[in-house]
Amino acid sequence: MTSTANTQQGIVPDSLAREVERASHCPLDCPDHCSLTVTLREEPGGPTQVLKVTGSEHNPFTQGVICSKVRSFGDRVHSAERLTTPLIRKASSPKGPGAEFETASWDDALDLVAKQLLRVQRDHGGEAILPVSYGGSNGALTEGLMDERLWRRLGASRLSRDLCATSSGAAFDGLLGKMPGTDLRDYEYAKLIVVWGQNPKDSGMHLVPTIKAAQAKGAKLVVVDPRSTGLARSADLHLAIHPGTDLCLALAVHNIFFGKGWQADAFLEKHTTGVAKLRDAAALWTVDKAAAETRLDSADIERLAELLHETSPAVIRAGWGPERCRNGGSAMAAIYALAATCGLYGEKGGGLTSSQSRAVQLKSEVAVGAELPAGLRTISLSQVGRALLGHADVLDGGPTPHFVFNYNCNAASTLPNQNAVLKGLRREDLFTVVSEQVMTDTAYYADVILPATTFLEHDEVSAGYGATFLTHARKVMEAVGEARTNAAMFGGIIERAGLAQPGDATELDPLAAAILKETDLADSQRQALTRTGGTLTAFEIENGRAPMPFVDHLPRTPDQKMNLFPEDLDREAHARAQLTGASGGLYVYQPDPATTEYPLALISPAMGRMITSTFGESYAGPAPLFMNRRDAEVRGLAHGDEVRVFNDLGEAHVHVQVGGRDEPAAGTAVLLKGLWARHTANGLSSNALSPDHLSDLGGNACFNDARVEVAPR
Ligand SMILES: Nc1nc2c(c(=O)[nH]1)N[C@H]1C(S)=C(S)[C@@H](COP(=O)(O)OP(=O)(O)OC[C@H]3O[C@@H](n4cnc5c(=O)[nH]c(N)nc54)[C@H](O)[C@@H]3O)O[C@H]1N2
Ligand SMILES: Nc1nc2c(c(=O)[nH]1)N[C@H]1C(S)=C(S)[C@@H](COP(=O)(O)OP(=O)(O)OC[C@H]3O[C@@H](n4cnc5c(=O)[nH]c(N)nc54)[C@H](O)[C@@H]3O)O[C@H]1N2
Ligand code: SF4
Ligand SMILES: [Mo]
Repeated sequence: MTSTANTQQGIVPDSLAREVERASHCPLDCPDHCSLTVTLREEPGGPTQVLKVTGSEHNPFTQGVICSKVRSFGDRVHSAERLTTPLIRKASSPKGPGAEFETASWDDALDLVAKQLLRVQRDHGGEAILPVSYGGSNGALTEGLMDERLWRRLGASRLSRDLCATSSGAAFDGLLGKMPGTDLRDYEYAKLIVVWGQNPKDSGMHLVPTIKAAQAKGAKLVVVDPRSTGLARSADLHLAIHPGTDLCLALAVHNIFFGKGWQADAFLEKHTTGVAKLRDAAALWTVDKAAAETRLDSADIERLAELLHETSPAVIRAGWGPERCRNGGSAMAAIYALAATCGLYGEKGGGLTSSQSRAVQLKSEVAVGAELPAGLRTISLSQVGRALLGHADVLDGGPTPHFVFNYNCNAASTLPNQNAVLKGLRREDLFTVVSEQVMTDTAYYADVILPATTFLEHDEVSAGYGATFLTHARKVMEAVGEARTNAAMFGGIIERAGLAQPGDATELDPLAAAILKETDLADSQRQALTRTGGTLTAFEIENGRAPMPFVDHLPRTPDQKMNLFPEDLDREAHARAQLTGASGGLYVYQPDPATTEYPLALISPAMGRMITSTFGESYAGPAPLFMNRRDAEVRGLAHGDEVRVFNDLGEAHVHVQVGGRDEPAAGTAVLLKGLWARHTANGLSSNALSPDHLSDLGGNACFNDARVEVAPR
C-alpha cells in the first residue's frame, strides 16, 4: 500500500501504521455471546481505528457468524456522537433535548460529582441518591462491582433492576433453581420445536439455522407469537396469541394432558413436587375458555397439545414476550411446567431452554468489598419516573431522589411511563450524572456527562444466556478520547468522596480473578479462558457434548426436584394482586387491561438492528407502528398514514405500516422497543404508553400491558 490515511494527528504514512487482529467476545444483551476477531489499524502515538469486526470459531454455537450490528461496531466506537470528554451543562441551558454543555477535565467533573453526592447525602440522606442502571449489555466487571461499592458506602437507595427477565427469573428459579437448560445446539435433534414468545431472527439469530436444520430433517415447528414473523410463517402451527394471555394457553395444554391421561407420570413422580396444585389450577382452563381469552382457535390449542403428546424429542424455547405483563411470572412458570407434564426431558434435543438457563452464574458481589447497609429502601427501575416525581407509593417512606446516576442504561428511552421519567429528569432540584458511550436522549438531561468505554476498550467477564459460553474478554484497544471504564470512573468518585478504604482492590485483574474463583471453574476451563478468552462448561470439555437437563444434572432447588407449585411464588403473586385489590396467586390469570376507549394491545419487541436502545444513533428511522389490516381498515387508516397512538399516559406520533412482514394479529399493534426521540415525530416512544405497574412474580416491567387507540393526525 502506498496511500496515506487521514487521522486526527494529520497525515500519517501507512508504512508507520499496522493492521493487527485481536480476539474478543461480544457481551451485548443477546443470548448468543459470539466470539470475535477485531481488526485494528494502529499508529504509533496515534489513535487506533477499528477496521473490521468478524466472528471467530471459538464459540461453537456462533461458529464465526455475527450480526450486522456488531460487524459495524466500529461505527459506534468512532461515531460522531461518541462522547470523548467529560461535559458539564451550561448554567444557562435547560435540561432536556438540545441542552448545551461545556467540556470539562475529568478532575473537575469528578470533584463536582463527589461534592454533589456528599451534599445530597448530608441534606436529604443517602437514600436520596438513586443509581439508575440496568446492565443487560454489561458483565461482571462493568456492573455491580465498583458502582456497588460506592452505593453501599454512601447508603444510596437500592435499585430493583426489573426491566427484563425478572418474571422469568423468579419463575425459573422457583421451579428449577439455577439449572442449565437444553443446549441450543441440541435443537438440531428435536422432532418438535416450540418457539414460545421469542423472535430468534432478531434477538438471538444463531438459533435460526439450527431450527432450519432440524426442519430439514423433518422436525415440526410451532411458534406462539402475536406477530406473523418469518419463523411463524415457516411454522407448521402458528398460534397468533393475544398478548398477555399465555398463562391461559399453557394451563389449557396442561389441562388437556391431565384430562386425557397423557401426563408423564413416571417423570412427575420421580422428579417433581406440587403436581396436584398445578393440575387444580389448570382444571379451570377448558380449551374453549382459553380460546376465548387468547383469541385462538380451540382446534389449534388442541393441535399444540397433540403435537407435544405425539412427538419426541420435543423442546420449548421460551422467550421474553410472555413475561412483560401483569401475569408474566405465572405465564412463564406454566410454560416451564409443560416440560414436566408433557415429559419433554430425558432425550437429546428435548426439554426446555429459557434466558435463565445459564451454564455459569457470575456474581460480582464477591468482589464488591463493602457491606450492604441494612434497611435501605428499594426503588423499582420500572417506577423511576414516579419516584422522581415524589409519589409516596413507590418511595417506601424514604426521601424523593435528589441525585440520579445513570449508567449502563438509557433511562429516557427504555423505562416505562416515559412522560413521568422525562418530567422527573427535568427537575431543576435534581442533580443528574450520565455515564455513556454516545450522546443518548438521557445524556441531554445530565448536569454532568462522563464518557464511557465500549467493550472493545475495556476488559469484561460475562456469560451467554441460553448459549453456554463464559468469556473473559480483554480490551483490544485503548479508550477513544478520554473515555473511562466504569471501574476507573467509580474508583475515582470513591476516592474523591473520601470513601476509599485501605486494602480496596481497584485493579480489574484481581477483581476478575476473585469473581472467576467464586464460579469454581475446572482447570480445563481456566486454561481455555487464558488461551482464548472463552470457555464451554467443564462437562462439555470433559464429555465432548453439552450436558442434558435431568440426564447429566438435576434442578438446583433444595430437594433437586422440579417444583411445579412453589408456595413462595404463590404468596408473592397473591401479595402483588392484593396491591390493586384483585385476588391472585400463582397461575391465577389477571384479565386483559383493555377498555372500550383503549382496545388495542401495544407490544414492543426487539429490533434486529439495535440492542434495546443501543445503536439508536445509527438507525435513521422514522419507526413505523405495525398494524393488522383489519384494525387499520376499521379506523380508516392506510399504509403510510401519519397517526397518533395514545392512551391516558401519553401519545407517540408515527406512521403506520399495515400488513406485510411481521404483521400483528388483529387487536395488537407494534412499536419496536428502544426507540430514541429522533425516531418518532413527537420524540416519544411506546414507553410513553407503557404503564409502570409490576408483574406478579419478580416485579418485572409490564411494557406489553399498554392498551391504546390509534387515530389519524
Ligand atoms: N437485535 C437484538 N437482539 C436482542 C435485543 C434487541 O433489542 N435487539 N434485546 C435483547 C434483550 S434485552 C432481550 S430481553 C431479548 C429479547 O428477545 P425475545 O425473547 O425475542 O423478546 P421480544 O423481542 O421482547 O419478544 C419476542 C417475541 O414475543 C412476541 N410477544 C410479545 N408479547 C407476547 C405475548 O404476550 N405472548 C407471546 N407468546 N409472545 C409475545 C413478540 O411479538 C416477539 O416476536 O433479546 C436480546 N437480543
Ligand atoms: N417499550 C419497551 N421498552 C423496553 C422493553 C420492552 O419490551 N418494551 N424491554 C426492555 C428490555 S428487554 C431491556 S433489557 C431494557 C434495556 O434497557 P437499557 O439497559 O436502558 O437499554 P440499553 O439500550 O441496553 O442501554 C444500555 C446503555 O448503556 C450504555 N453502556 C454500555 N456499556 C457501558 C459501560 O460499560 N459503561 C457505561 N457507563 N455505559 C455503558 C450503552 O451505550 C447504552 O446506552 O429495556 C427495556 N425497555
Ligand atoms: S449482538 Fe448477539 S449476534 Fe451480535 S455479535 Fe453480539 S452476541 Fe453475536
Ligand atoms: Mo432484555
